[in-house]
Amino acid sequence: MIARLNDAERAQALADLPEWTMVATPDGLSRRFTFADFNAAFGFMTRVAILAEKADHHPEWSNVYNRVDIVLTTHDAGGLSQRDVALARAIDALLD
Ligand code: H2B
Repeated sequence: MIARLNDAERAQALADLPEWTMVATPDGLSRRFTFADFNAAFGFMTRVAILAEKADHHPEWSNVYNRVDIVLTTHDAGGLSQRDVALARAIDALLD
């Protein structure tokens, strides 16, 4: 069982993830990514998919052409957990 983050842990996580915003439904972290075209967006999604499989932690996401919208939430916790923070950091690191 994995715990939902408390308020202090959420504040700390967000300080570290300036591009991500907290969302309520589902309780999680959200970020929009915009790329040059579909090829770049889908390439990014492929890299995220590999990360997600390795971590056994999967995003809720959608793609429209060059845009990818990601929400990270932990179904096993019923909300935001450290797993989402870790995946958000790993996703950000793909773009460095
Ligand atoms: N992804 C997310 N986002 N939340 C989970 O609770 C989760 C997951 N659980 N991926 C994993 C898979 C679980 O269902 C498997 C059985 O480990």
